[in-house]
Amino acid sequence: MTRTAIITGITGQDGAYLAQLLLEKKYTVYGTYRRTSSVNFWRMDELGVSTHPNLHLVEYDLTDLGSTLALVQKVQPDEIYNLAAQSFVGVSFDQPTTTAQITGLGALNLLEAIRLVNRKIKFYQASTSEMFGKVQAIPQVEDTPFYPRSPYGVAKLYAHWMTVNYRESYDIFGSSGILFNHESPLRGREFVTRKITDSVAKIKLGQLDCVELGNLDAKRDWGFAKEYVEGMWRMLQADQPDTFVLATNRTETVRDFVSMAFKGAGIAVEFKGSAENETAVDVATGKTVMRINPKFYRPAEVELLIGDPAKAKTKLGWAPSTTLEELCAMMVEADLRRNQKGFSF
Ligand code: NDP
Ligand code: GDR
Repeated sequence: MTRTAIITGITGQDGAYLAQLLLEKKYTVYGTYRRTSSVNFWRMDELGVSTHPNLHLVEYDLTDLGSTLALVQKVQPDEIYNLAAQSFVGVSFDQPTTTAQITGLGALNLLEAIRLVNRKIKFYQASTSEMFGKVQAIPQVEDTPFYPRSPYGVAKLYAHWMTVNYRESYDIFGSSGILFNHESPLRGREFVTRKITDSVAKIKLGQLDCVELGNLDAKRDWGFAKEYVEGMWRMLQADQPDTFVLATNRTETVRDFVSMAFKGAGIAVEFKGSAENETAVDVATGKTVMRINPKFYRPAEVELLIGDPAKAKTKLGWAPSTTLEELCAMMVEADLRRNQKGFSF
């Protein structure tokens, strides 16, 4: 029998990949997007799924409880994947209230709709390694204590615990995926990996002189988004609702990613100076191609993330396979192609 899923946040990176996966699995997919003055489906367009006959795009805002109830009542889905969020950590310091309303309370609206409309609906909550924040153990696993370091991390922690609470209180199949950073050519350009690969492509093509970044010492566990949405789906196919870490168990600095991206575009760079004066110089031309701009520093930083996905491997048969080098090369290649054509998303 055909299954029906709601994906909130279908216009985002993960939403597009998850829509592609579920459509391939013959689901009927209801994907929600926000009313904005210029709606943008570029990611689904790139994956070629925007006009799929089993995809229904519905206008919706996660913060509106009434329309959440109406959506769930009307669609009567088998599964809901809550991917919608104000997901940019940096912005969450400037807009903590909006972040709490969308990223925190938004999840509660969906849980309430499930509680009131149909408790058999399975629920996936997009939790995050940002909940570990100032990390209490290395590597981080499902029961590592949380210590969020941003309004985003705090809001996500609320949503995580509400998912656990509705699981325990109402027997709702609510699973929480604690996903570490996952990137792709569809990543938003405000996030550091895509900012770097897009800028490197522009520098290579002579469209930009230099990229400005913040903290180069931050370490992240970066995986490939397309593989992570498979993990989300597997969580809702398991016998029991649970909490799972998805990660690669490898961590690298932002500086390493800068180096890797320039190398991917055939540019060897050398780092000079330190702290706010650090730069990266093109070895062949002597030009400065990366410098620090302190405006990209955060009021509180998450210095080191590395996750162990052993539980997901054992219980879900999920494991990442794309290396960081492959991921970075894929992103640089996509951004070179786009910038050659004047692509601007
Ligand atoms: P994106 O920022 O690319 O996508 C977020 C989506 O949420 C967009 O579709 C956005 O719509 C939508 N959205 C924002 N506010 C609202 C709202 N009020 N009502 C309805 N929809 C809204 O994020 P990703 O795809 O990268 O991530 C997906 C989810 O996973 C997010 O919840 C994120 O916090 C979480 N996560 C992501 C990780 C990562 O590394 N990518 C790691 C761990 C967790 P619009 O296009 O209109 O802005
Ligand atoms: P993050 O991702 O905060 O981990 O959240 P982001 O790519 O924004 O930052 C990663 C690290 O890079 C440092 N950094 C910069 N970051 C940005 N965006 N821009 C810069 O110029 C820059 N320079 C250095 C940051 O300080 C940080 O340490 C992402 C989001 O997808 C969240 O929604 C998700 O939950 C987590 O990953 C897991």
